Amino acid sequence: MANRVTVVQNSREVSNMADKELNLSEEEQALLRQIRDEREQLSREIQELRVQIADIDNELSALEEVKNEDDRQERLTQQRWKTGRNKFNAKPKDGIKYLVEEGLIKETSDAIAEFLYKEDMLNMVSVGEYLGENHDLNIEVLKKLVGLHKLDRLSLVDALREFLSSFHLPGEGQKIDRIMEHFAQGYCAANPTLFSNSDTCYVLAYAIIMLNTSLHNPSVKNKPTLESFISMNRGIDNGSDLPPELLTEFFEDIRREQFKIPGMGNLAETFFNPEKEGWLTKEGGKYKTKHRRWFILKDNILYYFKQPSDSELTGSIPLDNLSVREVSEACFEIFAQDGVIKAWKKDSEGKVVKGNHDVYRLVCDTKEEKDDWIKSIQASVAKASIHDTLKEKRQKLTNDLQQFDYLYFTPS
Ligand code: 4IP
Repeated sequence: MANRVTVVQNSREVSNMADKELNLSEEEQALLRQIRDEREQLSREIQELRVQIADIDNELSALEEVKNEDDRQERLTQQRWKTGRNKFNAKPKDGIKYLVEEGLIKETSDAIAEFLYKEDMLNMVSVGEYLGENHDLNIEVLKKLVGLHKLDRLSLVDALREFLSSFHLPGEGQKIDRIMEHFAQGYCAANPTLFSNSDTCYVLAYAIIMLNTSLHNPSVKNKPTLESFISMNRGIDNGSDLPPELLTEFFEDIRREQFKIPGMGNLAETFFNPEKEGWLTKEGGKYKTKHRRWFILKDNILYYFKQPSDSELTGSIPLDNLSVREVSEACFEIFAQDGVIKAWKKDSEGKVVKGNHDVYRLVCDTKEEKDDWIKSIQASVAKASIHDTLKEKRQKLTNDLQQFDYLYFTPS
């Protein structure tokens, strides 16, 4: 600093001498000195401004780096969400585990329910699969999800329309049942004065779904009337009747506008509350290959699928005139006293053909399962033979065939 002052002083002395040599008057010399001082002052200020500009430039580029880093982090986060969604769509449990591990959602029923509710790029089948699982967390999520649908603003029909269109119902009757039970509880909690308890709502919800099918499925020939719908629901509210105006409103609403329920094909409706369902290993008829199939026993018919969630049947065995017998610890057979089994199945090209079996040999996972299947089949056959008249049986077989035709020969 001392040097700089000396240099400045020296340069001033040199300038003063030069001014004298130029024969400037005292007054002119003073003016010139003033101009020079001002110029120096200005150049100092310019210098300072340059330093400030450089500082600002540095700050700006530091900010730019932070922004780029933020963008990078945001892109990484988006990538993780995408991976989480893909994992969820492939296997829901793995997707949730990944999202929790990555810190994207908390492992709480609230957070998972919100994820399922808000995320619109999830596969509806996977959501249904997750909601149908019989684990504490999944059930809690199901309850919270019902709550997120704000059912207090909706009639039961509208609530069903909204809730059942937000995911694909799983194929198993027990899972559908669990979902419907929690839907009914959630609806009653949101509308506490409508029904005397949530069982009423649950039964009515099923009745509405059935009505929807009966009114809009072309294979149902005898369409229900308002009177039959009201009479069908008599005593439904803990022994009392629901207001006919309410049932009329529901009936008219469904009649005006069908609602499509993803996952609920004709088959799923048939399989509400099956008498029994589960995996069995079935031996082929002509060729004795063994395949694990998902069997459902309902109304004296044994149906089988490749997977519980399949919406297409692989085959069906009407149990009229058939009997069941134990073969070994975990194996049983269905056979005909007269040796003729009438059954339908899909061949390798997907065409519906008659079955070739003299006997259906079925293997269970455990002895207990085998005992239970034998008991359930015997009960189903007995119930049918007591209650069905011959005419009704014939009618039922005809209906089954029509249903079969409808399933396989009506474009969906
Ligand atoms: C088939 O063997 C399967 O076991 C079929 O079962 C069976 O039909 C066939 O019986 C049998 O040949 P491949 O898989 O080796 O072709 P599924 O239909 O469950 O796949 P059933 O009548 O048991 O359903 P036949 O009788 O068609 O030979």
